[in-house]
Amino acid sequence: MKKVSIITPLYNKDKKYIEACANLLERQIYSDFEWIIVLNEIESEIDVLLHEIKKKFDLKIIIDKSISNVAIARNKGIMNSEGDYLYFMDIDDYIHEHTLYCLVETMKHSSADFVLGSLKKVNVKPSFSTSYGVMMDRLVESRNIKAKSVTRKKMRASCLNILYDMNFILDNRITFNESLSDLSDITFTMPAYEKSTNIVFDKDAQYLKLRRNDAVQFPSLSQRSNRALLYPRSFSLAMKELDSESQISAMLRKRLLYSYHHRFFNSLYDGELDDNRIILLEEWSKAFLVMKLELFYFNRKIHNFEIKNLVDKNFYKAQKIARIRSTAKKIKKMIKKPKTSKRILYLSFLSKKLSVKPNWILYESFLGKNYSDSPKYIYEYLSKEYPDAYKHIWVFNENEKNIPFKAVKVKRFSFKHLYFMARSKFLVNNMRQPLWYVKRQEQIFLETWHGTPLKKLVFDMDDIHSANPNYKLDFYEQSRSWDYLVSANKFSTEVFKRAFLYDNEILEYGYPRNDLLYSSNKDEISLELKQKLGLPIDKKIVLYAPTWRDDEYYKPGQYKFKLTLDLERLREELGKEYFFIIRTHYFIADHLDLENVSDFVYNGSKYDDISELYLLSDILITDYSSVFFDYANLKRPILFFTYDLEKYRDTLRGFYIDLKEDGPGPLIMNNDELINVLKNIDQVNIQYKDRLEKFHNLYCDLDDGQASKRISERVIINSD
Ligand code: C2G
Repeated sequence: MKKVSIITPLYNKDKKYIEACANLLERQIYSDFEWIIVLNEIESEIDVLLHEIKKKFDLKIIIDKSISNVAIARNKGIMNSEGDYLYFMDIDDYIHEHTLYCLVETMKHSSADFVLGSLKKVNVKPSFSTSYGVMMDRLVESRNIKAKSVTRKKMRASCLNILYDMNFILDNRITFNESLSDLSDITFTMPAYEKSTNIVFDKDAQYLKLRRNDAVQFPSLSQRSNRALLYPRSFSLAMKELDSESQISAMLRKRLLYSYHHRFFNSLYDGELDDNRIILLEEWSKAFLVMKLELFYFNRKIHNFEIKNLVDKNFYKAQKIARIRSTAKKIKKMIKKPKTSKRILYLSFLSKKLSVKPNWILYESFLGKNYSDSPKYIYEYLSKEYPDAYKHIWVFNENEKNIPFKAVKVKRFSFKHLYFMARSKFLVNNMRQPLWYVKRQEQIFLETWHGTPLKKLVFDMDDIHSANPNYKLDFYEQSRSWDYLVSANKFSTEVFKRAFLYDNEILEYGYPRNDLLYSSNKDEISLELKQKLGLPIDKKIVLYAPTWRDDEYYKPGQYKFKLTLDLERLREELGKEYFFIIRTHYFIADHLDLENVSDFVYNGSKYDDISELYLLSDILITDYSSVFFDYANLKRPILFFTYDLEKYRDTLRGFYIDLKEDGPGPLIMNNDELINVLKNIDQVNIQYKDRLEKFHNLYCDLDDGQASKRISERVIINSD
């Protein structure tokens, strides 16, 4: 059997990945390999771990103080290899059980210089299916039918998931350029492409790179390094190893030019040409020179002129031309995409040229979906107590929404919306603002947030399963604009500080949205609401308000929901005594078809304000939604329908509190249990009375019906 040397550079801070990586290697169908881990120093904890692994398979540990980057580590690994084949793997990546097997088999059948497997970047931890199907296919075909010659498109910069013939690498003296702290791969891969006569591709050999989701606290090497500077440097160093007339050189030139135009424009030209920018431009200028300007292909004269000035180090002129090019591009974009044009208008005109109005307040709740939550109650308080003192503007997705008092209503992302966004002194929002919004110096951003957290939030979350892989970074940037953040209790304050990395002012004042629950005429309001919605007044109303599942989505912000309640059975068993309101989370895109149970269920999913539904209902059923923290203000029964508890708690999110031990109501796993609990609700109430009381004292102690007043006075009325 031919031996594979697998080389993995390791940083001590990445120790959490070691075990999983070792498990992946242990499971490889092809087992004749040595694993070479290269580090510059070793923590004792890692030492112990590696010695355990050593018992399982052939592991070499290379420790060398001189290793200061990945290039040096990989070169050291090669020097210490004894295999016939060479393979690079990073500690936090994933390969299938059959990956090595496929690569080696294909190598044997094709006598290639190297075999490329497929490399994918993923946002979510992969769950592997077994290799059975792939292996059977290959065995039945009994030859490497999957291998194909490699086209230039497939020639990637990364050295990962490529099985190299060791002699080919050694004979051609291919190494990583050690002067590069990052992006050194192309100094290895490009010369290899150029020198090879036979490269094949095997699509069965898969390798997955999981994008690190916390670019703020734990950035990967690529998220950390100054790419705008390293990019041209690594390209020119790679170029030095190549024949300037070769096809690979031409490919590199094209790729560098593409990045210059499309990726690095902002870093290079958007802003003053200060010392740092000049250093950057010097690097690009050098790279274009090394890479032989005359061989570049330009289809526009203006590009020629810009690059010529850059190479001649006329940086100011190059910047001028680049800006003309960028403005022309923006105008083109504006014509093609009106949505973008509004943003450009906002950023370059509205928010720069128009003055801020000191008594204008812009409100938005749940991304314009409804008139609700804390922004609503702050608005109503100000409108009632300070009539005519402020101009109120509400942002909605729909054109027409009936709301009390006097407010300008604008459609979200319309020109009017952006106009008021630029001119209002106060912005009151219960979610995150658009990423492109830039807060003006005179503006005050009041973030009310939307719930006491049960589910772990942002930086407390380990892996992100939601549709947006940049969630943490986006969140971090957006929350830097918040001047005040509302918290309903001490517990939330502590979580927000840590989970949002938030250090501006927190208003631990209780939730304005819960003021309604302390109204003196609760019964009257409740009756009125029931009549308005056509709900029975002689039955107990059960509000079912579940949350969303991070891994079940169509696209960002549009999530799936499958109803697990068996409504027909519930109607049969409970219909005489109970009536249900079903209220899906605002992220849920699926519409529930409740037509055939309409005599037992009201679909409250589109109803504006859930606080009103709390008030009129007698019992709440939820799962992991923050709704129960608010509902506990009413001290009415709360039930948890937690049919997928383990997955939600242990895989998707993680919780801050132990629902089973400390939740204010029972956990119910299926319809049978639910029917039983509702039939015996009085008993359940007695059983959970103390726990509900304790829960109330912990999380609802600040709510008293005056939170809107406290917050309005602190942020708006007394602001100078
Ligand atoms: N909500 C609603 N209807 C539901 C669920 C939630 O109207 N069926 C509203 C409630 O006001 C709730 C808020 O949306 O408090 C937030 O919903 P969560 O289910 O808690 O989920 P999420 O939007 O992820 O909020 O810290 C807050 C939460 O941890 C995050």
